[in-house]
Amino acid sequence: MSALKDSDREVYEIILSESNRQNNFLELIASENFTSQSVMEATGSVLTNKYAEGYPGKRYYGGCVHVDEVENLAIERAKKLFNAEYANVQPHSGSSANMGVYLAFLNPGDTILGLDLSHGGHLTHGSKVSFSGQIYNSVTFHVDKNTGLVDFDNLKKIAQEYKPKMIICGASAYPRTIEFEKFRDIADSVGAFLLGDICHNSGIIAAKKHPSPFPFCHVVSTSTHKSLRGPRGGIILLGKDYENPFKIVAPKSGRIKMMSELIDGAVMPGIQGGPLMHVIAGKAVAFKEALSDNFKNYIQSVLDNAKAFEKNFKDLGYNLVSGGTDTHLVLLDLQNKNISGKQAELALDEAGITVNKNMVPFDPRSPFITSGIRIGTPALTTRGMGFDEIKEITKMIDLVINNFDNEKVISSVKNNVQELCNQFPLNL
Ligand code: DSN
Repeated sequence: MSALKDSDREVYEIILSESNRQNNFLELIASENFTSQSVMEATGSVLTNKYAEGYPGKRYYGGCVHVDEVENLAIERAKKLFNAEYANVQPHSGSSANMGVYLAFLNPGDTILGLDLSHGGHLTHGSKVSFSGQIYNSVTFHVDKNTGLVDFDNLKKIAQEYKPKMIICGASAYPRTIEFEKFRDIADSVGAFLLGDICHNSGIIAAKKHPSPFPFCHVVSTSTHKSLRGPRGGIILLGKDYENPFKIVAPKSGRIKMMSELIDGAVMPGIQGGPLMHVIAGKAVAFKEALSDNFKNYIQSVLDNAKAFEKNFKDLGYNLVSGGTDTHLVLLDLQNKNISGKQAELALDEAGITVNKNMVPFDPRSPFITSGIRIGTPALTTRGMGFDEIKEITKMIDLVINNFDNEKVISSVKNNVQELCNQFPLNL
């Protein structure tokens, strides 16, 4: 960063500080990861200089020969990775991908049915503070109070009552396998369209260690920077492309449009202008990495590490939502620990351990306080940490939670965090 160092010391220093933070803190936010140097290079490349509104071969600008090549590469690799017939790699984020899907298939006021935010869902699955709950008539289903698993009886009941046009499966804080087939049965029973938002699990799905959303989901969206370990961004996938079931026709020919045409038009020009070609190049690089055996091994370690957290926390008397995990995350319910999620997040941050406070199902506290914390393994695993380190980190988290107002304990944990980080340098 020598040019930046000379030209803009302020921004340079901020980036340096963030780099130090990433090196010296234990990153346990389930939705974060460390991309490879190759992904960083592609994402920081000259492709950021290029406007390329449109799609490969059909752009509104000249000079697109090379960005066409890279977008086609990203599309082909995404299709191969997820066994999909169609991929749109332009959404700027997972939220934009969902917005593109809604714009493609829904009209304002249509009913959508998604998992309640406080039960692990996502803002864009119908929360009233998001466009998804403001433009569309959103209703929610929830998890079972005893098991913490999706309550399919509740889902069916709500689906039958409200007859949604779209059901959304997938979550931000759900530690268990997404049962796509069961969602599809219910969607079929009420004539709803099924969107699989696989943002959190996409790396696990790509490594074939979680069931595929295809053929059950009509359409799939995901971000690219979580367990998939790519640059920040989103994509939309179709297992099979076919005529849209809503009979939306092309104005001139009267032909029923293909699903892919609706998605393409919704993403650009519907919600976005020029695609971020540098990020699309980063996605292409990440997809190639995710197709490798190394990535499969990495994801197996992500899952093994999450299982290790499950066992260690249970041994220490913690309650885990749903009793454990099948994925890359555990959700600790701290109600028996005399500490809120917010207090735990703050104390852990002081100790150099980054987590996020999280609502637990049927949480008596507000989203700003919460009764839980979410802990994920993708970033630690990228750093090379395994069972021994997970054991040590569990102990450190437990110590902080039990002594959250004891500065001496927190400072001694911080020293241990530093030692551990030094053993696993990120070299950022
Ligand atoms: N904000 C993301 C997460 O942390 O899960 C979801 O998009």
